[in-house]
Amino acid sequence: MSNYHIKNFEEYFHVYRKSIRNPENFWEEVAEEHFLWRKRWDNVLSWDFKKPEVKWFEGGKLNITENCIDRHLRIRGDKTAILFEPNDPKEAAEHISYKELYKRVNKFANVLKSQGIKKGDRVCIYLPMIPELAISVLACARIGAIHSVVFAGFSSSALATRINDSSCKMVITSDGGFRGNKTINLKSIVDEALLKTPCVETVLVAKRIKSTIEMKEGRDVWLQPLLDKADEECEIEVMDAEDPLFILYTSGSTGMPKGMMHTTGGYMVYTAFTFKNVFQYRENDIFWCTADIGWITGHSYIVYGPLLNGATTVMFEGVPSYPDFGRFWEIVDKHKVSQFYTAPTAIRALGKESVDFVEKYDLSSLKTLGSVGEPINEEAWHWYNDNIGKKKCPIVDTWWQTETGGIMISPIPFVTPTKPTYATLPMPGIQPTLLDENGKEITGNQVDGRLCIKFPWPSMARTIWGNHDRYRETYFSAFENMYFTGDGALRDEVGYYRITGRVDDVIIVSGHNLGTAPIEDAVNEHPAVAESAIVGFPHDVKGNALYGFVILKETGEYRDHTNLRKEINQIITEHIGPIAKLDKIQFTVGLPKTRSGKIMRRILRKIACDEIGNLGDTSTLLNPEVVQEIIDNKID
Ligand code: 6R9
Repeated sequence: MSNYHIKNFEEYFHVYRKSIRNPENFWEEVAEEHFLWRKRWDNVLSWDFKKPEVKWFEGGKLNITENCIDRHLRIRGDKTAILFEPNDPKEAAEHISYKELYKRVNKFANVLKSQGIKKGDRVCIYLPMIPELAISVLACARIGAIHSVVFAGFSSSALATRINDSSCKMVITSDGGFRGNKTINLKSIVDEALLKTPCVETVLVAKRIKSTIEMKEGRDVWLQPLLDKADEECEIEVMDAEDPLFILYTSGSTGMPKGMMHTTGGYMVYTAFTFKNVFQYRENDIFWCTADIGWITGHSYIVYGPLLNGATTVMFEGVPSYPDFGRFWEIVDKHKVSQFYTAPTAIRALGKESVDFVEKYDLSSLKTLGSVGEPINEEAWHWYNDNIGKKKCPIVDTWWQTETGGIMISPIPFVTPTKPTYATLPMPGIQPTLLDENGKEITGNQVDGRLCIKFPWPSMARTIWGNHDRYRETYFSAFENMYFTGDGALRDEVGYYRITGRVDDVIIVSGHNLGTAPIEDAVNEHPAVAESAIVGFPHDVKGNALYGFVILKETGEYRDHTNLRKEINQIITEHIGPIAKLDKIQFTVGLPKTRSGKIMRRILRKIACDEIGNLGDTSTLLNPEVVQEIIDNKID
């Protein structure tokens, strides 16, 4: 029996037990059977969560793009690999076959080489959701360059921080991008970022919106003419299994974003395995994940996971509301999508609109629905199940993180009975556990605690780029010998997991992880602001929205609070991006603080969430009197 494709519940338990009894054997079998290795590994796994150090398939040699592309050419050369659906529904969709993808990736890889990029160099990719984004990711991987994709909704200063943190030599961008009825001038954002990034030597510019842009002599180069001249063959760079594949930034609870570094062999094995099982992908299915490739979901389940399985993966440039709220369903109908994978925030937004937008389309091609990014609430789950899946498509509520590389806890469709709001059971090889505040494992069922993972899995991030101490601190120091996820969870009477949300200072707004610290830093830049604290509160579309408590300096110039609120949000937009704007801003004379001077966000969170009956003990505060003041002036 192959371990690779689980087909029923009994088999799941069998495979799961086997994977836990001997994880090395389990992953070795998967790695052996399904991939092309230029040289077999010497050692399946070595690990030490104290250092922390984890190595999978050490000594193994491979190139992930050979597995994503070359190996499919003989049997699936003419099959569509990437199905590009443009922002404008009137523009024709583009079907890129495996053969064509091979040529385009090779050409791009040769362009990178001609511009001096070699193995180990970092390349920042700041592109809209156009084919060049997936192709440039693969081109980097083909020559062993480390890609760092930055979501094209980030501001110039967020981009600059990320470029500098991993000292990227090159930026790949475009003149701009289309999003609904807007165009975004990406190149000018890059130009501004590059005023602060001495490490960047070259900017490769793709053409999408055909706007006039500035090209800086000696630095900026148009992509297309170089591609036209480039050779269609590019030998792969043979990589070690533990060579870095990419860096992807995620927000932390303090200051700088964390550049999570993923390596080649383990990431390949795990994303391929989870793609196949969590979506029960079969040949000729059309898979669509609506995420942006700027997030881990797009890396693992638009690009790598699907292509490793020879799948057809849809890449959508636009937004769910353009030209109207039926766009997603129109695309499902048009391309006969089999698996549809999106975020709760999108489901909630579309669930608010008339079901006429859904009913106009034939959704009968759908087999499986997926959810990712944040807890899915019961109402959204049912709307999705009733209106999109017509009660016939299992919903896979997939829990995982940028750090985990692939899906960790999820039902397997047609295998695991689903339960609304529950991510249910771990993937093979994944050993979740719940701990209490003292670090004691909570055994048995019907319990809740902090979610940790006890044993390494192939696609875990190996470090935070340039800051291994922070990696240890953040993930391996809270509890001994455990990877701490930062999430809370409960385990029900049958052992199903439900993720309850972050237990740290990360707030998930519309599926985007936002650290409170960088937003507070931005707010504090305003000359009138003395101090600020940001918390999340429930929002019926975004999941959470942001509430800012702001102490002003004693200054007479800023009496007009409406303008002040606008200016503060403007600064946030410049520093982080519009997704981090505050929905509510309350000006206050003080913030509740502990005696050691830490802001008690717990209290502010309860006030913002209207849970003032249950503030807990405030007597240990340095300034308990401000609490009532804040409650009295709360913004509704
Ligand atoms: C893949 C991704 C990670 C955080 C994670 C958790 C939340 C993700 C979830 C979920 C409940 C789910 N999260 N999936 N919470 N149910 N199915 O989203 O990665 O952007 O790094 O976010 O998202 O809080 O810790 P990332």
